Amino acid sequence: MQLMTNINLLLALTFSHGEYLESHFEFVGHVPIPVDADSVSKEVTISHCFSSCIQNSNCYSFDFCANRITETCYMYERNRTNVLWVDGGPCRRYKLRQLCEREFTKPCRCPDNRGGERCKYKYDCSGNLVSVTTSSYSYFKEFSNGKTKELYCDMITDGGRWIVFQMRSDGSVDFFRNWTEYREGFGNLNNFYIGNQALHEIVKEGNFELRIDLEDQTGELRYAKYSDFSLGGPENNYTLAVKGYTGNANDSFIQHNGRQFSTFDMDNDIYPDPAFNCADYYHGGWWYASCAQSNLNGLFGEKNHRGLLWYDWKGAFDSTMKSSKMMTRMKR
Ligand SMILES: [Ca+2]
Repeated sequence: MQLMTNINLLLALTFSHGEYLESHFEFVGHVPIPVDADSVSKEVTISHCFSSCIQNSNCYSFDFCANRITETCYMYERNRTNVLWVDGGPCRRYKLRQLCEREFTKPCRCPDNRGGERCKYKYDCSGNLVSVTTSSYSYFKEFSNGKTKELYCDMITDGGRWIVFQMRSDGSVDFFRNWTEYREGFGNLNNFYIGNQALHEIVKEGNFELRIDLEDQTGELRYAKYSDFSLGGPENNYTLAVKGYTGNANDSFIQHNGRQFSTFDMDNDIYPDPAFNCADYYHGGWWYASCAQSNLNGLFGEKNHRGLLWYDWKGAFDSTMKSSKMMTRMKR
């Protein structure tokens, strides 16, 4: 008991001096005296451990151990996150917080930019390495028709480099558009659809994933993410291919997998009655089946199936989304 009190006192003292360094580490729990450390420093304080690990570019975790005689720091050139106890035991195990762009080769270590080149850069929407501080931006990309289009690159959400291809934030833009308009794209900065042809050309350049961000009328945010996303070309009416759902909004998109795009003047849905036009009935352009589990190009503010429907989160009635954002990025 006396020993533990002494350790706590020691920790309290050294933490007050070492808070800056400590912020780079996360306490994971207690372990016995280790026998497999990569390096050992004896008769040290915990501040020394923090400092040594930060300065050693191969150090990812350490154990700070105390017995009746001395304090020792055991450092590891790998992540050690297994622990035996949350409380008690002779050693406190710490791991380095991983602050880098998560797509860099693991393990990564970037406290205070001491980790080298991989901590200074991240990828952007064009696949270029840019400064890790780069924020979201817009850029121009040329498509096969020779025209350039301004694209929005989200560098903030979920690791960034998402190309935003659909956004709804208010009712200022009419989304009840014909086939040609959905093919070519329309809208303004905050309410737009990029166009099926451009989207097709973007995602055929590699393997892409999809993320859909939703906000309900109370401001609650949820998302649906798909590990695989592609869009066919004009020859198959921009058929949707999507799979691999994760997220917290539930999956209201998979029902549309394999479906062609439809608009009020181009009926490619599979509703049993061929005369019935889902795009007309749902007031949007979408990959209607028979007809829809989601309808994010629907009528803004409409509180029924014609609105910005995401059925598996909010149901079909009184449920239209306050905003939506659909975006895609190349898998790395
Ligand atoms: Ca039909």
